[in-house]
Amino acid sequence: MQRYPENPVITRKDIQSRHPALQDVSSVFNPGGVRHDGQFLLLLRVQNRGRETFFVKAVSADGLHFEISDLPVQIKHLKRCKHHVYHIYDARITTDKAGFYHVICAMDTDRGCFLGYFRTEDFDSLDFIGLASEPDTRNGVLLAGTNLRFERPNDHTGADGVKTGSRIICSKSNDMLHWQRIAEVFCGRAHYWDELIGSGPPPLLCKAGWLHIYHGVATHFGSSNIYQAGISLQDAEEPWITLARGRYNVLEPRESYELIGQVPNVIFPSAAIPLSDSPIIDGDTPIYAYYGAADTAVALAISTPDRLIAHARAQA
Ligand code: BMA
Repeated sequence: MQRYPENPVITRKDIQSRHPALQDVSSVFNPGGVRHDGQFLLLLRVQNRGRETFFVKAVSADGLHFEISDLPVQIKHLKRCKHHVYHIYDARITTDKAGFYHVICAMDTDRGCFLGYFRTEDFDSLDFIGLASEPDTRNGVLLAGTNLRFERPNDHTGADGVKTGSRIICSKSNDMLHWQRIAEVFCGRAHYWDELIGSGPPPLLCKAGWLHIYHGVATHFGSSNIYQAGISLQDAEEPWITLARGRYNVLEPRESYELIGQVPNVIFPSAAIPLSDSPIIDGDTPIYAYYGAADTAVALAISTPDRLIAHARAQA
C-alpha cells in the first residue's frame, strides 16, 4: 500500500463545528467509508475533550480533500436500545441495492460491547435498528449482497485487562439482527504480526474472491501493542474459506502521525473505497483505504486488488 504523501488527510483541526460539544476536539479517526452519489463519503469518529464520541460526515470528489459537515450525524431511535449506551464508534458501511446503506458500529454499553445495526440514506442521520450481536463482539463487517458477515468475539483479555480477540468468525442472518455463527474464518498467529485480529473495512468482491483487509496486533513488545494492516483472500462462494493470507503486514506504523498520538503505534483500517461502481472489482482498480492513525487522525493508503492479492499469496 502506498501512503498518500500529504497524510494525514483529516485531523482534529479540520473539525470546525457549530455544535457546542464539538469545539476544539481531541481526535478524529477510524472512519467508515463508501461511495455515495459518485463521491467519497466518510463517517468520521470524532472525540471531544470529554472523551465523548460523535460521528461527523465528510465528502470528497477526489478522496483527498474533504468537506466536513459542521454538525454531527444525528442518531435516531436510540431508545430502542434497552442498555445504557456510552459510545457508538468504528462504523463499517456497505451499500444496498434498495438504495440505503447498512452501518454496523461498535456500541459500548453498561452490558458490554455489542455490534449495533443502523440504516441511512443520506448520512445526515442514522436510524438505530437494534443491537445485532452477542455481548462482547466488535469489528462486524457485512459481505455486501449476501446474508453473511465477519465478526470478532472479544474473548481474549489482554494483560492490561482490555477485552479483545484473536478469532474472526463468519455468521449468517436473515433479518440483520439475529446472527448465527457458522464458521471460523481464521485465528491470530501467536508470536507474529497478527496475534490479535479483527476485520478492517467490509471485504470487497473481486474476480479472485473477497479481498479482506484486517488489522493485526503484535502484543509481544514490552511497552506497547503494534496495530498493523494485512490482507487475506476469502473464497467468493464460501467466504469463511481462506485462499491466501499474507505472511507480512501491508502497512505498519512508521510515520510520525502513526507512531505518536492518543494511542501510539496504531494503524486501524476501517474503510476501503474502490474507484469503481462495479459489484465485482477489477484487479487494477485503485482502492482508497482510510485508516485511523494513532487513534488521532485519518490517513489514506492506496493500492489495487491485484497488488494486495499478490501480497497475500506471496509466502517468502
Ligand atoms: C481497538 C479499538 C479501536 C482502536 C484500537 C487502537 O481495540 O478500540 O477502536 O482504534 O483498539 O486503540
